[in-house]
Amino acid sequence: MQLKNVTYSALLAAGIGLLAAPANAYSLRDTAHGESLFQTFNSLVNSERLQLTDSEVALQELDVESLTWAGGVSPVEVFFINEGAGHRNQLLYTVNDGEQQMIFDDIASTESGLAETQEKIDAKRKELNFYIEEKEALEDSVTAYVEMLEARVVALEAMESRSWGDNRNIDRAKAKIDAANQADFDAAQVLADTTKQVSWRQSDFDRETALGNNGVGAMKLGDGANLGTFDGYTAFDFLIKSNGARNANGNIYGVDAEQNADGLQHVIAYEYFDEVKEESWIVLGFEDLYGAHYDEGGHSDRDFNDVVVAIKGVVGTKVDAEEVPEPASALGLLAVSGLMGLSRRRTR
Ligand SMILES: [Ca+2]
Ligand SMILES: [Ca+2]
Repeated sequence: MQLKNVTYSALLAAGIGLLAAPANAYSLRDTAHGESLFQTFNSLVNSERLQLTDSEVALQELDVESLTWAGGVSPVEVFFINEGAGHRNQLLYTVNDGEQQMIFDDIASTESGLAETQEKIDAKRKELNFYIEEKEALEDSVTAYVEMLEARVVALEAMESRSWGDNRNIDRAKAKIDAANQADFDAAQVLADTTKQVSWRQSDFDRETALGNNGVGAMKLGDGANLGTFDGYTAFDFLIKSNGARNANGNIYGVDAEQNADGLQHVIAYEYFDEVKEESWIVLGFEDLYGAHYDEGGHSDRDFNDVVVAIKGVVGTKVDAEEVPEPASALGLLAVSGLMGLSRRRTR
C-alpha cells in the first residue's frame, strides 16, 4: 500500500512536470542565430510597468486583429520570450475562430522579468507553519499559546528586515499576547480563527507548490511550441487566460478588444523580418490586468509585458500610420500602440 502511494505521487509529480514542460520542449536559443533573435526580441521587453518599446529595433506595428497566415510548408512556432507578471498566465490560440487550444499552461520562470523564487515559496511555508504552531499551542493551553507567541516575537526580532521580520508581524504577535493576558480572552474564538487561517494558507501553499517546478515556474526564456502547419488562408487569435494556472475562471484576453471583459485592447503586436533566414516574425505583448490604467481610475499598469512571445510563420497586416489618430493625451506614453488600436475601433 505504501509503495502504491509512493508510485502514485511519483506519477503525479511526473504528470505535473510534463504539463509544464513537454518532453519535446525546444528552445529558440538552441542555435547561435536563434540566440541572437532571442536577444533582439527580449530587448523589446521594457522594465516592469512600462510599455513594450519599438525604439531599439526597426519594427512595424501590426493590426493585432489581422494575424493571418497565407499558407505554406513552414510550421507556425511560438517562442516564450519573457514575462513580467505576478499572475500565472496561460497562452492559448484559435485558428479560424475554432476551439481555444493551449500553448503554454503556466507562464512562469526563474529567469523572467518578474522571476519566481524559492524564497517566495519558503515564505509561504514559514507563514503556514507559524499558524500551525499557533493552532497546536492553543489546543494545548492558553499558557502554551502565550509561550509560543513570546518565542515568536523573539525570533521575529532576531530576523533581518525581511517579510517575516517586519514590525507589523512583531506587533501582531504582541497584540495576541496582550489579548491572551486579558480576562475576556476567548480561546475558542481565537482557535476557530486560527483554524481558518491554517486552512486557507494550507490551500494556498498546496496550490502554489502544485504549479510548475514546485511553484517556481518550469519555463525557460526561449522555450518553443510548434503549432503545426496550416493550409491556405488561416486567421489566428492568440489569447491569454489571466492567472489561468491558478484560476480556471481567469479572464481571457485576445486580440479582439470587443471580446475582452473590459472592452479594452490587451495585445500589442510588432513585425520583425529576419533577413538572415528570410523569415517573418511577430512579437506579441499581452496585458493581464483588467480595466483601465491607474492614472485613468482603473487598477491596471497597461505595461503589456505580462506575457511576451515571438511567433514565426504568421503574417500580419500592417497598420497604416495615416489611419491611426493620436492617442488620448491623458493616457501618456503607456500602452500607446494598444490604445491606438482602441481609438481606431471607437471612431469606426
Ligand atoms: Ca507587467
Ligand atoms: Ca501588466
